[in-house]
Amino acid sequence: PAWTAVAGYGDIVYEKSEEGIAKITINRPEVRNAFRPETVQEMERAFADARDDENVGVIILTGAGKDAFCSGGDQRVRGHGGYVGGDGVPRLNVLDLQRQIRTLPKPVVAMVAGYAIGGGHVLHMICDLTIAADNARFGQTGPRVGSFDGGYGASYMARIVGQKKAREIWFLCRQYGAQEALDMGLVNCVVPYERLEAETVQWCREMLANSPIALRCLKAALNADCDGQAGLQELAGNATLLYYLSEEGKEGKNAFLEKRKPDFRKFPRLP
Ligand code: 2NE
Repeated sequence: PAWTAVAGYGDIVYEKSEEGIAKITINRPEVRNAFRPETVQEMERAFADARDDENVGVIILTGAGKDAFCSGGDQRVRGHGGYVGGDGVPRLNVLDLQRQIRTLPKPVVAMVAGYAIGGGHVLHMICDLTIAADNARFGQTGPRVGSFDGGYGASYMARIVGQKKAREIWFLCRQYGAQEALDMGLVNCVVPYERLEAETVQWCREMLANSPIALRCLKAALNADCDGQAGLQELAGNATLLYYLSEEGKEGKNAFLEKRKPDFRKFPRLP
């Protein structure tokens, strides 16, 4: 597709296509697309924009270049108590970004070439789908570099690959190739690097042709299976949205505004 860049970003490139795809590219190839606090803040801003833009139906998250999707937190700015941004405040704001991607009511697709490592590996796992190039490499490094992600990085990983494999990935800090990742169910498909974007866009187009409310309810339902009360809130929010769209839901509001009693008797009590 023809991508149009949105101005105002430095660590990332944020683009949109006419047909309704948004693309967020971490653009720090000199550090294998490691993120610093500002990178995460920009991603949060772009994801918020993509969520609010009614023309956007699906979002791609990727990294610049062939070498890496993302190598996790930028170890050069890791200070006392977190990753330190220009404001001098230590943060782990990528955890907020993980929740944002997870609860965003549109499909998010990770497009992975090269390394998806550490916190970068967790980011691709959080995405709804992952399309990998044949040069993709996956793994966690936390226990080797003095870090760990015991949130979605551990529990959601175990939902994907099973408990034994999740413990192997975290305890040994090995790297896994694209085919191994496919065999584990960590990615949805593997294609030659040259076809990575075309394949990813094809998957996006297939989703764009389907019912957006069906997709958002399915995402919320699949999340709810893992996410406890936060997952139920997300799923129930969709029920409220659908109720607001109904005549029955509108009757309550209209009656209040018209200072009359609501007439709910006209609505069917379905079995
Ligand atoms: C990603 C990997 C395997 C790539 O290896 P290779 O050999 O292709 O490249 P190289 O030479 O290691 O890296 C190229 C340049 O990028 C920098 C390197 O230091 C190097 O810089 P120069 O020597 O050219 O100056 N670079 C790469 N990754 C970086 C990073 N994360 N931070 C800062 N600079 C980085 C290999 O580079 C690698 O293993 N990288 C480190 C992966 C890692 O341990 N990430 C942090 C995990 S912890 C985390 O992300 C996290 C968490 O556990 C919990 C919450 C939030 C975050």
